[in-house]
Amino acid sequence: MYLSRFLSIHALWVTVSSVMQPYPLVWGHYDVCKTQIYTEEGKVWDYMACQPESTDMTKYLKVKLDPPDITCGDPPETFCAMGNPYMCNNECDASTPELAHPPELMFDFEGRHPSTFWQSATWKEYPKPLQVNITLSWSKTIELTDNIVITFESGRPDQMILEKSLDYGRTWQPYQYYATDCLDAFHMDPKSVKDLSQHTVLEIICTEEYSTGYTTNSKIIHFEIKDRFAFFAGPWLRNMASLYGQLDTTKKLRDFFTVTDLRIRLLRPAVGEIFVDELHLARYFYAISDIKVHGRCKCNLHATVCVYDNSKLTCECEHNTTGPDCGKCKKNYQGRPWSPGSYLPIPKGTANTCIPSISSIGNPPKFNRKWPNISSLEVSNPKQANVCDNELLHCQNGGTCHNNVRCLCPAAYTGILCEKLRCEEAGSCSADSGQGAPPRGSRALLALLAALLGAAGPLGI
Ligand SMILES: [Ca+2]
Repeated sequence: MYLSRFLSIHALWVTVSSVMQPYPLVWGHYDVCKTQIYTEEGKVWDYMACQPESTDMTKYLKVKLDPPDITCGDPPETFCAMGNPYMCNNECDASTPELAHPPELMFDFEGRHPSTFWQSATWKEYPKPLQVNITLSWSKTIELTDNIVITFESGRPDQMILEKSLDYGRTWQPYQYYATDCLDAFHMDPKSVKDLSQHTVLEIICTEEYSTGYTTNSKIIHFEIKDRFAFFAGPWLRNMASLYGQLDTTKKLRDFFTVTDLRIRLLRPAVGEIFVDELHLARYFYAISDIKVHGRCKCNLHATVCVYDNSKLTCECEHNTTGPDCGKCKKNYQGRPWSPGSYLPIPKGTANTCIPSISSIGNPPKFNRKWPNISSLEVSNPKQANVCDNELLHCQNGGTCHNNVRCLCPAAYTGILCEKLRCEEAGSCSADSGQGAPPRGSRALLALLAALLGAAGPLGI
């Protein structure tokens, strides 16, 4: 009986382990923003960098088409099969639900047969180009975490550009060009993401991989996020710590995966032959059955929760930060400049918590309300505290106390109690420069002490 119980527990563990296997373990460290820990000084909050879960972002977007009347069916229209110009028994009629193909069918639940899809009007005005912009807007910065996947119901377009905006659609930059012939369409040499490297990962390429027309079986176009992650995290994305380290120190890399809007610019439909068959223009159109966008709210590593309320995504900011992306310190918490939480030192992130403003420290009730555990520090009157006294208030990391008013820090450290790596301030820490950092349990406490002691007078640090 014991054996069978052991076996079933073992089986459960194996199941749990194998389920967890594909996910890099380091992700678990960012699931919470703070936790209570016990130190010599008592129970304190330990603050950690944190981020919301990655999820299907198509649930939260608004879609806009340009031109607005480009969807088929108004007036009703007959279109032909791509491969056979004489098979013209398909009809699009916006006023009949079974025959309508509105934009929302790009984002509904897929997996049924036949697929549901959006469809454009046909290219009846040839040679005037048939061009459509599909704009996806979140009204919030989001970070992409998986490939963007667009599934066409028609042939994949001969020419297409995927674009992104970081400023809610005011300005746009290309993300990737797609063409049957890159040189002809965009004067670019064709490339694949696999041709890139760590050093060229931000290069904007034109690919012919997804534009081979309707003669191939695949109808899918990718924008390869995971292949780009893999340059840093390895082919199975096992070494996410390495990717996170790069994201921490390279703003351009962070920004590359960040968007507020995406725009799919369909420039020329699949023709499948060298020439457009002018006698059968009802064969040419765009149709998309599904668009996948996976990502997470960008909360600058200061929130684990992002709420969708009133058609709007908002980070639930921790660490005394505020704003839609937790991009600034709350009022009365501006004791040092705001910075994003950092993934470094690896494997645990540094929260970069906003600390109370010096002017607000002289007001104990307000302070106590925001920091419920402050009583454990037993600081009765911070205004009279020494900076250091070699008994209770030690300078950290080899720093020495000078006349009770300042710590003289070794070259690599800074901060009121030498609690902070100098490279952290400059944002130039490498993966192993965190070795000499204070234990993480004491970091929040040190930050707090530093803030309190900041009230003691000008320190010239
Ligand atoms: Ca669909």
